[in-house]
Amino acid sequence: MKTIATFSVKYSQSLNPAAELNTSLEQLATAGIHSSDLLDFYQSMLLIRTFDTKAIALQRTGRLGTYPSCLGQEAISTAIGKTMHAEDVFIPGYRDAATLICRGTTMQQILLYWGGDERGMNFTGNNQDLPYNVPIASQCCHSIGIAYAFKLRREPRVAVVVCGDGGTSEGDFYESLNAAGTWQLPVVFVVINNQWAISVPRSKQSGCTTLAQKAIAGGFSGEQVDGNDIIGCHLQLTKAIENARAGNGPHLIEAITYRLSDHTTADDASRYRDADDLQQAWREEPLLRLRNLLLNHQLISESQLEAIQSQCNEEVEACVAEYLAYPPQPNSAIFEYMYQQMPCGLKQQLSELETQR
Ligand SMILES: Cc1ncc(C[n+]2csc(CCOP(=O)(O)OP(=O)(O)O)c2C)c(N)n1
Ligand SMILES: [Mg+2]
Repeated sequence: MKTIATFSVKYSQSLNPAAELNTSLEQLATAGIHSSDLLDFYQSMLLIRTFDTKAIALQRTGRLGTYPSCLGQEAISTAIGKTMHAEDVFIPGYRDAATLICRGTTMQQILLYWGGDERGMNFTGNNQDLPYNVPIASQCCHSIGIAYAFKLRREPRVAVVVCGDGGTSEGDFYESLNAAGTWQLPVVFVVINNQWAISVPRSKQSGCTTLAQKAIAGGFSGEQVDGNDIIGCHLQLTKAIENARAGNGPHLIEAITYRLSDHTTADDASRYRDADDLQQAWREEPLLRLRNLLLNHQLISESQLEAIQSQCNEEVEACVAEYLAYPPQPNSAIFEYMYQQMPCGLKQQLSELETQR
């Protein structure tokens, strides 16, 4: 018997939870990440955290529908937004507000969507990005169609799709990997492994040692990165996206992070999650380590940090005010967008609604 194939999965981390960098700032600049980028990363992560906190407050006070928090996942989500080019297409799940905001979707639109107003799906920032996707992993299939179109048209563009650890158990996920590998498509799969699929822990989700190794069965490479380390995420994403753009096919990045929040505002994670694990995860969260890196290297002062927080508060408050003042759609809107020609059953319901006014 002989070995006919061997595979490996690499893990990388540039900034550890103690805020230690595995290289120097000078070397990082040579790799394309300058001090100004680090400040920009921090500012964007703080903005999304401020937005996220506010969104939950809006839900708790009856002014937003169910909302899926991205608390703890800011590094990988922001890194995706900062690494993709404007002409690429982002295919989100439901927890990816940070990436969308980096790509120019407004916070008002995101609030409109989670407030139950479909006009929030019409992203204006980069209007080729797809709207939120709730049926888990089905967005992976969408990414295949998009990447296939790029390849057919010989456009140097990349599709980046996000899926959760739970989503990697879905048939849609495996089918998409197979198609991506078979056709060597310009697509990057980012598996945000936040350790939970609602109440199902990662240990009960799959027998695989890593979720990244699932790419190997699709015929391409997969790797793990510390998903709470925005520097490492940015470096690895850059390689994957630019390789795909150059025609070298797909890649998968499993970003190891932790969902610090409940699954959504309709969940109570304290019923199934160990408080000690959560406490440990808070010690490894992404903003803290970048903040400490900036402070340790005198790239920012405490007063500048406070000023950035005030700026984020103001920006979020202005968007919330706009969202709350947004004129609602007429009730008839619920009937109008499902079919090009309204079927008679819906026409009847619409006329009943109008006679009730
Ligand atoms: C096809 C499908 N099946 C079931 C659900 C119900 N559901 C919503 S979220 C979720 C867990 C997803 O976990 P994961 O993929 O890890 O993403 P996360 O919520 O952690 O971001 C499930 C099963 C769904 N939305 N879609
Ligand atoms: Mg998950």
